[in-house]
Amino acid sequence: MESKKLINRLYKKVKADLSEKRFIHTLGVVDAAKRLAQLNDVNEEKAVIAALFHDFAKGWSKETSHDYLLMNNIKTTEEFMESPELLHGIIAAHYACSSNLIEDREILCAIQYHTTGRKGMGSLEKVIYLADYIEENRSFHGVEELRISAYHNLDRGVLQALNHTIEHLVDKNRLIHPDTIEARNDLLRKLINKKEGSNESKK
Ligand code: DGI
Ligand code: FE
Ligand code: FE
Repeated sequence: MESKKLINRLYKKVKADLSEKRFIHTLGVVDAAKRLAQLNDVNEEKAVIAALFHDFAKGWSKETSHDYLLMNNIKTTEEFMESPELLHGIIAAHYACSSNLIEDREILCAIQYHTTGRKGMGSLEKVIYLADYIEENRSFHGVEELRISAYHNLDRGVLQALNHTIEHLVDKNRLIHPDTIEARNDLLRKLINKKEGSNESKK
């Protein structure tokens, strides 16, 4: 399907299916994703498509989510099953693919991994992960600093967001998914290596 038509169709679908609050958040993510995509040479239409659909299944109950996984024979790990807030990305990506709405693998991965991140995230995945975090309706302590960082440097912004999530989860004594930890360590390692590389080249 042509991108403009698909964007129109997804917009109507999420407007009809999401709660008003979730729809407003979604539009905030679309805006932030567009801006981050422009700044980082990422395909803007892909960013808009992923942003529009990323929280499609966010309002589903734990039971509905589990039924969906079962009915569609989707195998997830124990770690996903013990934290129900992690399922909505997997479900949205599966739904988008199986209903022939979205075929593009990069977009599907950006939707699937938008809550935890993962090791070796691609640019579109980073854009969606971060846009979800810093969109204009978010108001947690430190969001302003994170926005500045995010619009300045994508990798640093994602790392700060992952650190923030991990701190929050530790604070609340919640389980941390291995993808969240791996995403954070992978990005930190890359940033450290980059810094060492640039110091080497200065010598
Ligand atoms: O769906 P949104 O609210 O827009 O944002 P999101 O998809 O990033 O979900 C945020 C929630 O996910 C928030 O309550 C923290 C939680 N979360 C993120 N990473 C992990 C996690 N929860 C657990 N248990 N483990 C994680 O690694
Ligand atoms: Fe989400
Ligand atoms: Fe979201």
